Amino acid sequence: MIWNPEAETMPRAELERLQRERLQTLVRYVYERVEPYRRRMQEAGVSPDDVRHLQDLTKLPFMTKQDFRDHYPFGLFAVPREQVVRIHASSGTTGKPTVVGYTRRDLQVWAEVCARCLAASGAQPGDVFQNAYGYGLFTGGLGMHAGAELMGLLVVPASGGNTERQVLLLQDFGTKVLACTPSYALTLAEALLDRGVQPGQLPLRYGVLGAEPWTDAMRRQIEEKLGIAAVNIYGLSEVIGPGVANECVEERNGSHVFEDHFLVEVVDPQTGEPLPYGREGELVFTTLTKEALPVVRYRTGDVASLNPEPCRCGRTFVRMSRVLGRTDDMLVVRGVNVYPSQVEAALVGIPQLSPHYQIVVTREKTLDELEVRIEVDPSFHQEVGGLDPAPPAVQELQRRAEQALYGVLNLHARVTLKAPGSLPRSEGGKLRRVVDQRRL
Ligand code: DLL
Repeated sequence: MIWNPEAETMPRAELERLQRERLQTLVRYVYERVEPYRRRMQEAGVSPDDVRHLQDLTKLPFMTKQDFRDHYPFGLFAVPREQVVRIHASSGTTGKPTVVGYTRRDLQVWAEVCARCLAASGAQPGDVFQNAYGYGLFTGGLGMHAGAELMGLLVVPASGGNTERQVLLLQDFGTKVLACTPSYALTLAEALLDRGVQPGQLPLRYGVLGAEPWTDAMRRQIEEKLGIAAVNIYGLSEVIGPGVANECVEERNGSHVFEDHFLVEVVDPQTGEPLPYGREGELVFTTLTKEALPVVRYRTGDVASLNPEPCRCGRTFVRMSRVLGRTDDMLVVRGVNVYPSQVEAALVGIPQLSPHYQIVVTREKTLDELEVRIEVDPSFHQEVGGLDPAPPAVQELQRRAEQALYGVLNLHARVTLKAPGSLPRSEGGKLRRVVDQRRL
């Protein structure tokens, strides 16, 4: 179902008129209230009056994560501290967390866009919804919680982790819609299979999965093992949290960006130049309705492309592709750019391999070494009777995997095959797949 048909199926011309009006209001608002951003605009020689058309957006300076660091914790807020009724924070890989704030109206907008996500993912009012995103400073838990309540789902606020209990809740409460990270969905799928619960045996039907990168190969695995439709949800704290974009269950082919609240652009990560529809580049968002912490041209670091084709579901909002990589998690190994998603793409065609992998980069003496550790599929493992010592079939599999990686990366990576269950699993939150030991 479509939660807000009036907004979500608005004709493009009408949508663009609304966006233009909101953008003009926003730029003035930010200019008047957020000192660091006003200074940036003055330095760039633009004033709010220069924004007359949507295209004028590109005259405006960017914001980045560095702005959040420089004005930690509350320096980018556009309202007096007393009007902020909620704080969230995302832990970066280094240093202080990124802090975001919401007014009461911001929380209403957030619930609205999260309700849209749930509806787009297949949820219907009355469904049992198990929310296994972490509650707390992370935006996932409380964000989805409010959206689900607004929609009239029965919310099971499970939070992340405690797999044993999640499985019990899934079985006993008749959960129909599950929300968690895709890596945790795999953990739960395996836990159910271990207990002899076959896919489709439970009432579970839909997964609202996101907060970390995943691939279509992983989607197939999750759908098969859980017997569900797995739908991608995208968002980031700086923009609002979950609820920026969501796939529709009808097509599951790109996430509709809720463009009445968030303007989206794709830019060249090097030059910052806007790129046309279809081209891959860095996603940039401008919030059109946020009060406490509006952002203007916020550079996400997420690499994706946009697709304006009409969609079968009836939504008129543009669709963003999967996040193909991050401008900052790109590994440069011996001068070659390597994205974790490429590694996954290279290996999915090999049925004897599982979706559990880890990328390790080391530097012995001067040369970077790339190692990909990957678990073999449990049935293959059983068939060959273990990996140590490696029987010929295992050696052959390793060679095939190395060739496949060379084909995609143009770089030799050593493949280490691992027994099922030996690599780290998601314990409820985001899974870190890359270990870069060169930084140690
Ligand atoms: O992860 C918000 C969220 C919660 C989204 C629950 C979806 C579901 P942060 O912790 O600030 O916010 O992390 C944001 O996570 O810039 C992306 O790099 C990554 N990310 C989020 N969703 C996806 C996705 C939440 N569907 C950062 N695919 C973003 C790939 C994603 N990456």
